[in-house]
Amino acid sequence: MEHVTKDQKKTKTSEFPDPFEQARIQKGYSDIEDQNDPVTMLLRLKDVRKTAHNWKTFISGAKPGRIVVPSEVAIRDIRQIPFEVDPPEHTDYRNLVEPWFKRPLEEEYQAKLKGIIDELVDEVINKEDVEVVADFSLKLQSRALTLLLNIPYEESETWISWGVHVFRSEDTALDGDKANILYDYLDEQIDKAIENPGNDLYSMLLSSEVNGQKMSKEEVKGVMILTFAGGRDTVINAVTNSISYFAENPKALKRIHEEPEIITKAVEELVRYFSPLTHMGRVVTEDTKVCEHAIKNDSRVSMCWASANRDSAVFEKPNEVVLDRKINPHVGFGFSHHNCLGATHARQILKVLLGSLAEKVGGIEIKNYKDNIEEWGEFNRKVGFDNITVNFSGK
Ligand code: EMZ
Repeated sequence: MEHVTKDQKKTKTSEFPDPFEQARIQKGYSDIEDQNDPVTMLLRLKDVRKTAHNWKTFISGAKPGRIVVPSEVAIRDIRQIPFEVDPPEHTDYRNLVEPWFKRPLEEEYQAKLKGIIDELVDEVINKEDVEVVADFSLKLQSRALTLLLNIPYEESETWISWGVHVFRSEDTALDGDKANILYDYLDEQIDKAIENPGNDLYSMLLSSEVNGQKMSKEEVKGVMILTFAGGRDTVINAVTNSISYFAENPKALKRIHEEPEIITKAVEELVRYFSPLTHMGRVVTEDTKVCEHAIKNDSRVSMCWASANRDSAVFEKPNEVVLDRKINPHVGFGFSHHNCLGATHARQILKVLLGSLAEKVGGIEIKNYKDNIEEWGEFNRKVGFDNITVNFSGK
C-alpha cells in the first residue's frame, strides 16, 4: 500500500466527498425513510434523466409538498407553480414565467448585479472576521433577489432577517411558524400589488392569464413561494462553497483572473461539484421498475442530482473540480421540462461573483467552520456549511 501521511489524508474544508459512490455502482438506488413516506433515491445519471423525462409515471403534481424530500406536506398546502404541476398545464405556466426569469441575460440587469456584488465584496475585504453564510451569501442572495422580482433594494433587509431557510430553523427541519412568516408576507405583498400595480413580478403575474383565465391570488402565491424558497439555500450554498474552494485553491482564482473566458465553464463545474440541491422527488402513478427494482404505485422516488453529478460512467475524474471541464452534462439544475427556473439568475450571480473575487481578492483565509451535513438513510452528505468564518485580503 502506498504510504499516506496524516496531512494528505485530512479532508480539506472545501472538499465535498461523494457518499453515494458504492451504492450507485452496486445497486443504483437506495431506500430511505421520510416521515412514514419512504423514498427510493435514484443514483445513476442515466436513470435520473429517464425519470425526469417520464412525467406520466413520475409526477410532480401530487399533493403539495410531497415531491420535496424531506416532504413538506405537514407545513404547506399551497401548490408551488410551475414546480408542482405536470404537462400540459405546466407548459402554460412555464411559458408565462420563462421570459421574466430570463431577464438576467439583459445587460442592464447584469450591470446592476455587478454593482450589488462588487459593493458586498468591497465591504468584506480586510474586515477581521467574516462569517460567510450570514454576512455574505445570505445578503448577496437577498439583494440579488430584488433584481429578479424588480422591486426596491431596501426590501432585501426584511428577507435577510428571515435567515437562510424559509421552511427550516436551527433545530426544526420543518418549521410551520417560520413558513407562515413567508406566507403572510406574500399575502400582504400580493394585496399591495393589486391596489397599486407596478413593474414587479407580483404585478406581472396578477395581470396575466393562463389558459384564458386570470391568475388567481393563490396561483400567484404559488409562483412567489417557489421564487423565495427554491433559490434561497441553494444559492447560499453555491456561493459559500465556492468561496471555500477559492480559499483553498488560490491558483484557481488567479487563473480566472488571467483567463476570464473560462468563467462560464467554471460556474458549471462548481455547480456540478457542489450540487447545491441534493435531490428532488416524484410520485409514482403505476407499479414500475427502475434499475431492476420494483417501485409501487403511489410511492415516492427521488432523482439524486448530487449522486448523478459524480457518476463516473459520464464524468472523468468526477471527484475533482476541473475548472474548464469541456463536456459537462451535469444535472445540478435538474433536468428536462422542470429544470431550474432560476438557473439564469443563479448562473449570473456566480459568474459576476467569480469575476469580482478574481479582480479584488488577493487571498482568503479560513478561520473556522461547521459543516452542514444532510442525513439520507445510509448516506451522510455535506451540502454546505452552517457557518464558515474567513478573512478576505485585498490585492
Ligand atoms: C421547493 C424547493 C424547490 C421547496 C428547486 O427546489 O426548494 C426547497 O428549498 C423548498 O423548501 O419548497 O421550493
